[in-house]
Order: sequence, then structure tokens, then C-alpha cells
Amino acid sequence: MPRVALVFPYFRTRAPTEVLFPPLGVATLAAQLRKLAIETKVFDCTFATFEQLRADLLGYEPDIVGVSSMVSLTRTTLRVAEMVRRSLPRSLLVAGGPLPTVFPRRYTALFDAVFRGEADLSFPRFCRDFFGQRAERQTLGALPLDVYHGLFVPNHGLTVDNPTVHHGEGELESFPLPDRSDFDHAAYQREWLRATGSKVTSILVTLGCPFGCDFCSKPVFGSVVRRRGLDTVFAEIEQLHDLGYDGLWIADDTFTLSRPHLEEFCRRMVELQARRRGMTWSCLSRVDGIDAATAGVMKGAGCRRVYLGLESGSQATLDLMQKQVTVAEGIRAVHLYREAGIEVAGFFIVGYPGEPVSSIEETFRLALTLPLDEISFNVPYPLPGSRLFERLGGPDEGLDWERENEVTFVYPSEIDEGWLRRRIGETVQAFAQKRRSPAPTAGA
Ligand code: B12
Repeated sequence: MPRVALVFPYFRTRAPTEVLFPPLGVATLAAQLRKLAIETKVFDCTFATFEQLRADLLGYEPDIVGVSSMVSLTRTTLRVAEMVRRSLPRSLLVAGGPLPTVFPRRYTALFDAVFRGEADLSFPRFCRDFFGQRAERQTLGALPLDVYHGLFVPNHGLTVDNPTVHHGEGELESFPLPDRSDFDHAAYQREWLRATGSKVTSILVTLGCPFGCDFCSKPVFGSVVRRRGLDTVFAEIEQLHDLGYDGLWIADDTFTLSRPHLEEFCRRMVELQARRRGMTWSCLSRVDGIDAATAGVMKGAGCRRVYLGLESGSQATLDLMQKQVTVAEGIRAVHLYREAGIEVAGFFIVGYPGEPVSSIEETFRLALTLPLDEISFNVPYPLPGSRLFERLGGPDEGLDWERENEVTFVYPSEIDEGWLRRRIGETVQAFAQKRRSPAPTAGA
């Protein structure tokens, strides 16, 4: 029986900033492959070693190995690919995920094929046809290669670069729920319990983001917002509850964008909580388009914390970032959520190209004056696929794509990195100090 192995090549680092979720990309593809009756196994490396992965893959003898990749996983992706090429020379090696989507050529030296963008239907159909036609690595050309959305193959004498697809809402409704059965949920939950006291996992309710922030890349889901049907979403939440999770991280780029959808989500959440206790959730939110009534509804439905991309205390810098919001809207949103009794975390970016030191100081001041529960500072990181990347050029692929949450400029910057690191440290310390002292804040 032909077999597909799906590898998520993240080996945990135990860095203090590490956040662990069972990866939804491979879970989504596993569900679609199994729907086509294709034998599939997910190899999530989060709690494994490289040697374990090698032994498990060799034992499984897959005909196709699909590796999920993104910017921070470039090195391990290529290492896994080299290992597969050496140890399983007959297996077809395929890459997909956010970075292969924007940089397919980065992968094609080792991989036979890359899938760009949403691969829910295209990759499983490709696997079905590959097996159906008894194709091999060298005979890919026998398949009708132009029918698979997002397929990119510049190898084996072929030149294929098919357009990507964004599945419509109706189509999304016909998809099976992500298949999380191959993950080590006990290990994920143990880590979350130890760090936060609850067992949190990620879910996607809406796809896509209509905004065009200068630093952001939207490689897979793009700009068109699609909402999953809430019947399906709540069937998935019930499954997560059955798996033992009691917290959701709603990973959507713009979960709060549509007020009717958000409020209906909250209504159903209240219903769910009446039947099954104890499911709380957190999400990202824009700072605009929210009012006190909606924040109250979110709180009533178990929203524990919102994460706001406040980014800067200076309007000129927000404009440089093309955030299309004002500092005042950010301040208002923080108070709104806090008054509703929801915790608020603020993300900030400091040292934007063209930003003066005085504006960075405005950001530090804002972070310390707002009633926030958590703050984090990042320096701009030119993500492939963003306008910032197009302007500044790419970071060093070997070195810089590894960086996660570091205060390191990966392009020539006028800002003194040592100074910035020190000022961030001081601000974070002052914030912690303020949190320890019992100064009253709105809603507290
Ligand atoms: C949840 C999330 C996280 C979570 C969890 C990651 C995880 N374990 O799943 C956390 C918070 C840990 C996280 C951290 C980071 N993240 Co993140 N994250 C996301 C987010 C919001 C959703 C990812 C998701 O669940 N998608 C849902 C699934 C279904 O989609 P998918 O994985 O893309 O899979 C589809 C396709 O890509 C494809 N596909 C995927 N894998 C494969 C494999 C094969 C073989 C094939 C054929 C196809 C294929 O098919 C799938 C179905 O269509 C995305 C933004 C977004 N909207 O995508 C950013 C995103 C993936 N993150 C990003 C970044 C940069 C990071 C960090 C580096 C940030 C930082 N500075 O620290 C870290 C790195 C962490 C790490 N461990 O490596 C970037 C990646 C950019 C890039 N070009 O690579 C994104 C796209 C955000 C952005 N706007 O730029 N992240």
C-alpha cells in the first residue's frame, strides 16, 4: 500500500519564548489524504530528535515525503531533505508551507516538487494520481501536472509553475476537520499546563487579511477574508475539548474583523460552555472596529486575553508601517478590552527603517503608560513576501532565517543595536516593576 509521510521539522528549542502548538498545516493535509483513502502518517518533530525522526521514517518506508516549512524552519527542512535523499532515495520529496510558497526555488535543489499556497486539495489529488499511475520520481512528467494548483517543479526536465488558489467559503465547508490524531497531545498539554496552568491549542476560524501592513507577509491565505462555517468550527472545538484542551489560541490574522461573525461565535461559545465547562480563548485583534458592547460579549464568552499589534507610540511611524490606524485608536482599544475585563497584550516594533530615536522613545513611553498585561518588542524583520523585504532585500538565508524573537537587525540599520537592546531591557524591567506594584488600572 503506497504511503505518505508528512513531516513538521520543528525540534523544540526550549527557548523562553518558545510556543508549542500541534501544526495545523500537516493536520489539514493528513485529513484530506485520508479522505482519499491514502495511507498517511504525520511526523511531528516537536518532541523528537533528528535520529528518532530518521529511524521512524525509515521504518515507515514512505513513497512520498512531504515537509512543511516556514522561514524559521529552513535549516531543519533542508537537513531532513538531505537525510531523506540519502536514506530513502526512491521517495518523492515534496515541500510546502509559507516559505516554499514565496521562495520555491530555495527548496528545489533537494526537493522533487514544491506546492505553493493552499494545498488542501491539490497535494492530496497529486498523491492520488502519483500512486494511481504508479509514477516515480523520474517519471513525474507522466502526470497531468498543469491541473494541480500551486505545483512548482523545475526538475527532471520539467518546467511547471502553476497558479495558486484561495479556496472559497463553500469549498472550505466541504473540507474534513484537521486530523490531529498523530500528535502527542499529552506532551503538548504538559508543557502548557506547566507554563500557564491551562492546556491551549490553536484553531483557525477565518482565513486571510485585507490589510497591507508594510512588514507583514500573507504568503498562504492572502488578502481575501474567508470565514469558516461556525457549525464546522464548533465541531472542531468539541473535538479539541475531547482531546483534553481547555484553551484556544485563535490563530486568525483578523478574527475580530466581522462583528456579526464574531458575536455569533461568542453566542455559540456561551452555549458550548453551558454544556461543557471551562473553555477559554485568546485571539489577535485589530485596534479599530471594536466597541464596548462587543468586548463585553467576548468577555462573556470566555475570552481571556487579546493580543494587539500596537506597534508604535508615534503616528509617523505607524504611517511608515502602513498600519492604517492611529495611536489614539490603539489606546482606546486597550482601555476598551481592559474595561470589559479582558487581559491585553501589546506587540511593538521598534527601530523601523526611517524611524528616529525620539519615536522609539515614544513607543517605550506608551508601553509603560497603558494598562497592559504583557508587552513584547521586536525589531523589524523583513519577511519574504512583505514590502519591507522587497525594499531592504533578504536576510542572510543561512543565518538570519533561524532567528526567532531576537533584537538583531538583519539588514544595515542606523539604530545602535546595543543601545536598543538595553532600552528594551530597561522598559521590560520597568513594566515588570509596575505590574508588581499595586497601581490600579481600569477594569482590574
Ligand atoms: C499559528 C502560527 C504560529 C504559532 C504556531 C506554529 C505551529 N506550530 O503551527 C506560533 C505562535 C508558535 C508561531 C511562531 C512563529 N511564527 Co507563525 N504563524 C502562525 C499562523 C498565525 C497560522 C499558522 C497556521 O496554523 N496555519 C494554518 C495551516 C492550515 O496553514 P499552513 O500551515 O500554511 O498550511 C497550508 C499550506 O501552507 C500548505 N502546506 C503546509 N505544509 C505543507 C507541507 C506540504 C508537503 C505541502 C504540499 C503543503 C503544505 O498546505 C496547508 C493547507 O492549505 C501563521 C499566519 C497564517 N495566517 O498562516 C503564522 C506564520 C506561519 N508564522 C510566521 C513566523 C515568521 C513565525 C515566527 C518566526 C515568528 C517569530 N518572530 O518568532 C515564529 C517561528 C516559530 C517556529 N516554531 O518555527 C510567518 C511565516 C512567514 C514565512 N514566509 O515563512 C507566518 C506566515 C506569519 C506571517 N504573517 O508572516 N506561529
